[in-house]
This record gives sequence, structure tokens and C-alpha cells, in this order.
Amino acid sequence: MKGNTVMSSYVGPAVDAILAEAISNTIRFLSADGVQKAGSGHPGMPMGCADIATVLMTRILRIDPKDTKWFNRDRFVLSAGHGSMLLYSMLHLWGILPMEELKQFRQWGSRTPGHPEATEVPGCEATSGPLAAGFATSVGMALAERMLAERYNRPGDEVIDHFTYVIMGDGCNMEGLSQEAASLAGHLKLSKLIAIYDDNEISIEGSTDLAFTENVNARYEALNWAVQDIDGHNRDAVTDAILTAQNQTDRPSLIVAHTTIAKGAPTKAGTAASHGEPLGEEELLAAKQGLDWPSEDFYVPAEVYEYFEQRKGELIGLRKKWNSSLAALAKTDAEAAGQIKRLAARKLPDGWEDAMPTFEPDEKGLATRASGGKVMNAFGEVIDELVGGSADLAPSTKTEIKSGKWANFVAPGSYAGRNIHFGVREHAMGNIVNGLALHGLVPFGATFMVFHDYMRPAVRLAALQRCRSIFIYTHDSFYVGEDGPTHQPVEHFAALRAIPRLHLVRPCDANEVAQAWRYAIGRNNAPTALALTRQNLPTLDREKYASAEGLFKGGYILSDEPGAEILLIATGSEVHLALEVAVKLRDGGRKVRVVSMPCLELFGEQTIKYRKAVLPPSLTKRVVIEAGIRLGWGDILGRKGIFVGRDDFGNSAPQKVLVKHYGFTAEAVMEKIAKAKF
Ligand SMILES: Cc1ncc(C[n+]2csc(CCOP(=O)(O)OP(=O)(O)O)c2C)c(N)n1
Ligand SMILES: [Mg+2]
Repeated sequence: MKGNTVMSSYVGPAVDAILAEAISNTIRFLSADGVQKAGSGHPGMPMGCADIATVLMTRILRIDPKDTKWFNRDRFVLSAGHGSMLLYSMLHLWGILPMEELKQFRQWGSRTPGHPEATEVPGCEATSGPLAAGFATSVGMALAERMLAERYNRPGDEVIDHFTYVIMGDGCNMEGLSQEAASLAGHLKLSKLIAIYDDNEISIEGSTDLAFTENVNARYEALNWAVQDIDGHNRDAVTDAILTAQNQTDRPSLIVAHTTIAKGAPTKAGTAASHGEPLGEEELLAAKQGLDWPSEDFYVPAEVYEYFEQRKGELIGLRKKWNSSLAALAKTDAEAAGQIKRLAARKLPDGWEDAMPTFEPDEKGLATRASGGKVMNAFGEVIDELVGGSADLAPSTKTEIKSGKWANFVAPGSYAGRNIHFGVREHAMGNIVNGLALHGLVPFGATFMVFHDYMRPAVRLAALQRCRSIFIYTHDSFYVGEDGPTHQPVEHFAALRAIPRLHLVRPCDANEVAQAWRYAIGRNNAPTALALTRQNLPTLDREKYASAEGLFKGGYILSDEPGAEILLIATGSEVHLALEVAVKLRDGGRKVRVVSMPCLELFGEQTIKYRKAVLPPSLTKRVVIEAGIRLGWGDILGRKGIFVGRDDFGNSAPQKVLVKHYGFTAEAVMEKIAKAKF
């Protein structure tokens, strides 16, 4: 079954024109009132998009207001996140957000934050605000829908079948990210993705003519999108355009909706003055008068509430029909139905951890990118929802799932695989991974560590919205060698550790890699980044050294002896250097403890008792070894500790030469210790 042949267009019953106008004005003025009361916010966008929102709410979106997490709901993402009051007004009319919340817009403890936050606002699908991020995330959601549809739909029981709608503004289209994301969506023919472009020709500094004169329509057409131009205030035109878009079978759709920012405001409509500050009492009152609207704040006509009560009934009816389809599928294909229920509940398959491989001790060992590939494949055998890919580096990052179910690449119009060619589009990849995660999959995205910079905003958003996104960063240090400083990360560990909630895990050998993957997959409320090497690393003998399961505490004692007086702490590839140094120190009669610290942030979350047991405060002779900058190690180093790292960019030269020049040899570290004032 080809994924893009399954289509079910949907347009709900028409609404009386006078009522529709009242709904538009309700949304328009609830939004403007919310901003006015808060004393800050963005009234222009919601006022300009109120007619589009009315169509979406009355005729298009299939959601269940009583169960905002219904698995097959249409996804609606507000990429122009500054227009958050538009979303909140909609959520209020659906009965999801109480009026009190609209009155508390942007206030402490409210569920109406300045920009939409998926974790804080019921019914909000994605955190948005950084322009174009919501759009790129919606590409991930649309892709997830197709992937799941091809896996689990059976003729007659098409239980995965929804559209993904996104409203984007001029700012989203100016951002390079939208280009990356649209390019991939067009390539993949994600025909159930429908973007509505709020083309109001205004952004903060004034007319878009100041900086944005490209032909957006032609650009999207070139990217294999179906493009329509409409008057965004003509609700019939909006409805027709969406219906046309729903019936596209081989391309995503861009509906270029020409709108007037702050429509209805007598002097500020069509101007940048309405973009990001309250209209002002006088202008707001005049706008209400001009549209024959009561001056009362937060006014909702009784007929509008009544209409939505009835509309909710229709939507719940659609939901019930879906429940019956799922029940029917359970009879014909219990496994498929079971998987859908499991995904909807965000539960991993029973016993998944048993799939974790273990690795025998091996002096030559293998690169952690290579063991990473093996471990990922092993977990892939039992976790169907483990999906992802690389930004055109899979042969290097070793991130292809080669066996098990669905072990091929998704392709345009054919989505039954689990591997994704993201192309050289790191930023879009990050957001698409988040979109896949928000849809219930367990996704990964891979590239070289140094190119984390190209996708950093998406990693931050993964953490902010608590996505179980797994970011794989290989070639994690200057050990990449000849490619030189452009490809040698130095500040990246520190940069990743700086992102709240994100955990950076840098395993030291194949068994720590296995535990790192187990940790990342099991971590269902935040993203994890894995730092993996290009170069081979020995696989430690865990009879001789402590179990790699210690990774679950972030850091653990790998090798110890009674009365240890020197503490060596290292991550990833440098753990082996620490062990070498330990041998030399012991040969010289010193007593040494070696700590493997694969995840500094996780270690920081352990009890004081545990942390003191691993790093006793009295043990001040400390050496930290990590092939990166010192930033972040201060607490552990204390006043006396020595840091063996790399605080400047690298150089282009063979690895062996760099190791010598940078002092990453046991001899060099011994020398530093000898000179230390401990
Ligand atoms: C990545 C990013 N850069 C800058 C901003 C700040 N910002 C918020 S809205 C905006 C202008 C957006 O213009 P447009 O999308 O046309 O919105 P409109 O003025 O039409 O509401 C800017 C620059 C942002 N939110 N995200
Ligand atoms: Mg604009």
C-alpha cells in the first residue's frame, strides 16, 4: 500500500455566515483583549488570522476537546508562535482552556504563556516562538502520520489518518529553517501537510519589502509543493483552498493567505505598530465599534458558546467512530491495534531492555560510533518505533537500522521504513526528530558533533518541550585528525551540557554505549545526546573494572584501591588514557582511583551521599581528562585540580601528531601531575 494513496478529506458542515463572522470577531477580540490586559503580546497576528482560525475550528480540525491527546487527531501547529493568543482563544472556544486563563495571559502560573508551550498548555501540539521551528516540527508530525499509516492501516480500517496543519508567518518564511524543512517535505511528498502562510507583508521593522522580496510561491513550487493564493479573510475561499489541499496526493500544500495584520483596528491595521504591543484602550474600543462589537472585555456571544457545544458533539462523534475502527482493527489485526494503543500510551514494549547487547573485553575494541550502530540495531529489533537517520552521514555515524521490521529507508510516497535520509539539513532534522517524538515515536537524528551548532535551536526546543529525542553526535573530538579545526569539536560538550534537561552522555566503551542507549530510550521526558568517537576504543574487561551500569548514575568508580590519594576523572575516549596514567602512577607507588563520568549532568542529580562516595571532598588531588574545553568542570576540579583538555581550536594533522602536541599521552599527563602542587 502506498502511503500517499490513503486520503480522507474532511470538511464539516457549513456555518451560517453571520455566526461565522461572530466567531471570527470573538477570536479577534479575545486575542486583542488578552494582550491588552497583559500589557504585552502580539495582537496583530491573531486579529489578522481570526478568519482562518474560524474556518479551521468550524469546518476543518478533527480533534477531541475532551481528550486532547487522541492519537488520530489532526495536528495543528502555530509556527508564528508570537500569535499565541490566537491558539488560546481557539482552545477556550473548544472548552479546553477556561476564560480565567485568557485573562491571565503571560502571567505567572497561567496556562497561557507568552508563546505556545506544549508542556504547559493543554491542546498545544508543539512549543513554538523561534520562527519556523513549529513549521519544521510539523513536518516531523506529518511524516510520523505517514509512517504509522503504512505500518498499521488495513483496507477499511484506516486508523491512522489525519492532517497536519500549520500557520506560518513572513518571519517563518524568512528563516532558512523553513527552506530546509519545506525542501524535505516536498521531496517526501508529504501531501497531508497543509501550511497556511499568513502573508500580511508586515514584520517587526515594517513592510516585508524592506528585506524580503523573493517570490515565495515560486520557491515552494520549486520545492514540489502545491501552492494556492487566497484572500485570507474570505472564509469560503479558505475552506475551498483547504479542501483542495486535502485532495492533493503527491505534494504538501502551501496556502498563501493574503491578510491584513490587526484587521479591524482603525489606525493600526496593516501596520507594524500592531505586531508586538497592545493596541491601546482607545484603538481597541474603536476597533470593536467599527465591527459593531460590544465594548465589554473578553466578550463571547451566547450563540458562539452554543455553537461550539454542538460542534463538540460532532467532533466527539467522529472520535467515537474512530474508536470503532480501532476495535475492528483489533479483530482483524490484533498486533497492529495493540501497537497503536501502546504508542498512544507512550509505553515501550515489555521487556525491551533485555535486547541490550553486551560486549566481550577486547584490547583493540571498536569506535563507539560502531558499537553505537550495533546497539541501536539491537534495540531496533524489539522497538518498532525507534526511527531516524542522519544528515547525510549515516555511513560515518553508523546510524542505519539494518535488520528487524521496517528496516528500510522511507522514500517519497512510500513510508513503511524506519530509516530517514534527512539530507544535509541538520536544523530541520532536529525539529523533525522533535515532531516524530511529539507524535509518539522514539526518534534519533545523527551528525558530526561539530555540526551540533547547525541544529542547536532544535535541541534546545527538544529539552524545553520534553521530547524523547535522541541526538547522536559522532566524531566527538580533535581525534578526528586530518579534517582539521572546522571538524574538531572543542566547546561542544560544554555547550550541550549548558542546555537544561538535556543530558550529554559520552560513553567510554561498547558496554557503556549499550547502557547509554538504554538510558536514552528509557528517558521519556527529556532528550539525550550521545557523544561517540570516530576512533577505536578498547572494550574494558568488566570483571576487572566496575559494571558499565554505573552509567545510570552519571559517573562511577571504575577502578580503585584502598587509600586512593589521586583521583582521575575522565569521559569517553579519555577514560582509557586515565587508566593508562593510573597504571604508571601505581607503578610509582601512588594509590589511584579512576572515575568514568559519562554524564556530568546525571551525576549532578545523584544524592550528596553518592557523589561524596565517588568524589570524596577530602580527595583534592584531582585530574580531569576530557578532549574539550574546561568550562563546566570547575566544581569537580576544585582549587587544586588539574585539567587535561583542549581550550583552543584544533589543527589539521594526523591524530597521533595531535595527541602528542596536545598532551594527551600518559607521559604528558604524568608530567603535569609531577609538576602539580598536590
Ligand atoms: C528565530 C526568531 N527570530 C526572531 C524572532 C523575533 N520575532 C518575533 S515575531 C518577528 C517578526 C515576524 O514577522 P511575521 O512572521 O511576519 O509576523 P507578523 O508581524 O506578521 O505577526 C520576529 C523577528 C523570533 N521569534 N524567532
Ligand atoms: Mg507578517
